[in-house]
Amino acid sequence: MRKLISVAVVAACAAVFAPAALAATATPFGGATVSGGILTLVSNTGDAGSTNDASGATFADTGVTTFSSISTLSTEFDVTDDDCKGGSPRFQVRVQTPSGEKNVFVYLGPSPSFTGCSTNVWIASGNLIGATDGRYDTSQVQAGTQISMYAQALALVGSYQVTGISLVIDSGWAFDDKEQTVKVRNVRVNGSTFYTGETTPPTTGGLNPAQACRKLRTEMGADAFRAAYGTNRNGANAFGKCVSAMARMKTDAARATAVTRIDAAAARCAKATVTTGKGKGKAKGQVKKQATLVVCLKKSV
Ligand SMILES: [Ca+2]
Ligand SMILES: [Ca+2]
Repeated sequence: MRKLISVAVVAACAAVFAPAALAATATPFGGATVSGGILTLVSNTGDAGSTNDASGATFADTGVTTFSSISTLSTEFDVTDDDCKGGSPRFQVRVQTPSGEKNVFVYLGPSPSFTGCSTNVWIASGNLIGATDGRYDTSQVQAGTQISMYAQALALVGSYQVTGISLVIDSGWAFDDKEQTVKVRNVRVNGSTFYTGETTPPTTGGLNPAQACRKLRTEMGADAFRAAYGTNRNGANAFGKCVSAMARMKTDAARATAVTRIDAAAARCAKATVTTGKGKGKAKGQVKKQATLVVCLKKSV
């Protein structure tokens, strides 16, 4: 009961006297830029200036106190150029140790080398708190502990106050062109999420084969669709032939792109046929136009 009362008193006092919680912030540095809610980090060690040799963002007022108070640390990242390497990209958690401030590095990418990241694809790190694959480097605090699991890092620095959390890239030097670029979004530190990206409605989402064919049939018109895909007398098998063709494409995204391309090609066929179809008699001209249109449509798929 006594405990309950003191908790209630503390809570009441906090409500009255404590300043309102500061909104969490993310501050880019170095060569970092933000566009469309996405953070782009560049490390260019091949040009004249040193400002862009390293890039990152620092996250503040997330409510983190000690290292052990970090419950969530995650990000989505897209290595556009050239790879993960040399300990970059990484989270960097600065802690106050008895012998001064030190950094704990938390590497992104596949362990144990943290190189060989897929490029031009968004990779979710998952919550790195609890990681068991040796991506915690606490060697600034204690020599020889550069390949630690989260539990080992926690045992070593858990009670230390955190003085800064950042996400960093700085390995331009590791590549032939001396330049590394990594895009970042949905960075989570406990309850705060940074760089959430623009909410783009899935208008250009992928299509499975049947969806792609239905969309295409609607867009180019049933007659043109039958002419383009049909192989029997009245084009009755057009839908099946379309599905077969679409199924040969590897991804839903590729099919969505194909629908747009084929629809545009079909429109060009129709336009070209109107202007070039000629014949002596009106009926003969119509037949010739129709034949030209069909040939054109078949080529477009
Ligand atoms: Ca530079
Ligand atoms: Ca490069």
